[in-house]
Amino acid sequence: METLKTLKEVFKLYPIEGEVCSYEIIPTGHINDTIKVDVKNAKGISSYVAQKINAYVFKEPVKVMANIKTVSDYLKEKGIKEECDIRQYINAKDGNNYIVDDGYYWRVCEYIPNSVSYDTVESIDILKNAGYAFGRFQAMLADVPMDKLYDTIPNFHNTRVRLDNLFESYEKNEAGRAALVEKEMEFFRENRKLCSRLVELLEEGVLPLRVTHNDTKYNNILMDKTTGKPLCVIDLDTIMPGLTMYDFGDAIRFAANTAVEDEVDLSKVSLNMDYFKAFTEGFLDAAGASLTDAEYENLALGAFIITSEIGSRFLADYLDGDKYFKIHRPDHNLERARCQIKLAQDMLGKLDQMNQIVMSFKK
Ligand code: GN1
Ligand code: MG
Repeated sequence: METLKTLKEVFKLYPIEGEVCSYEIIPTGHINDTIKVDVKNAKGISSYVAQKINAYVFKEPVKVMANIKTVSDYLKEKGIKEECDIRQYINAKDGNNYIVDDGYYWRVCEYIPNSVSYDTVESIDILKNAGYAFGRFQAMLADVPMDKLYDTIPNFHNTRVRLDNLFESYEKNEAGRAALVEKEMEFFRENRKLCSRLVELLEEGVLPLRVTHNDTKYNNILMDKTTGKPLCVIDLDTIMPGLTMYDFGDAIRFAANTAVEDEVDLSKVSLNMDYFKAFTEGFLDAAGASLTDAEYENLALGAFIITSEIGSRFLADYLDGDKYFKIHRPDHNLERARCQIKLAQDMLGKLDQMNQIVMSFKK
């Protein structure tokens, strides 16, 4: 756990006047450590968000921060400004958008007052707004030169490779848990081919690469507490060339689930079609005009595929001994995986309906 002393050291490396006086851990997010930090100076107290980058997950944090800088600089140069901003990091005294303390990489940004992030849907309108914000995010970044972006986690959304990794973890059985996941593995055996569909279509040149967010969880948008309007898209660690279907689908996976991502009562887990419709409407309103027919045809399938992919990653981490995702209880990764499998199965049964909704909003 971070101490006040560490935070003081981190903040000393920034051109921020005053002393760190208190902090509060923000527990959302499975990867990085996020902390709200208050700094006191003669003018009063200002709040910031400091994040310690997970060194196990991000082997090359400098490249992660370089991608974020590339995107921010691009938007600034082109004068592109949206109502919903993207996370802006403060430059440290040495000019970098991160600092290194004791071998760990940290970054700091201003805390946005009156902002909130939701793990579950509070209102259909807010969800539609979120769809719009993620759609705009993609539209805004459409012309960022892709060759300037590093692949910070290779094969991040290569579902075929992700499933191969799962089967390897199963064979290796590092944590001795393979016998406990027979039923779950059966799902991945049955759907292995279908899960590779987007990757195949990309390889065949049917689907275009775009600059995407790659982690479009509902709680990665800060909303205005009062108006429900999106203020800022956060968690830019995985901005990379990717597929629209993954951004669309990942948001559906998280927000249009009738339960939370790690629900243990699987009878509560399904795809809420009203939520699906609201998010789709918002997303396509913002990004729909630039999508190709092939992308439209694969959005719904993308939701199934990414749900399966994230399920496979939770399960692989369970088999490996919980090294990647933060867990809050012993079988957390298994519970998360089961929930994703249940949701993916429900999506399979609703694919036609989902496709009809997508097409009803086609631009
Ligand atoms: C992680 O950092 P966070 O919690 O927003 C993960 C995503 C997964 C997600 C599942 C870098 O996202 O890929 O979809 O958990 N991020 C990384 O909830 O692996
Ligand atoms: Mg993240």
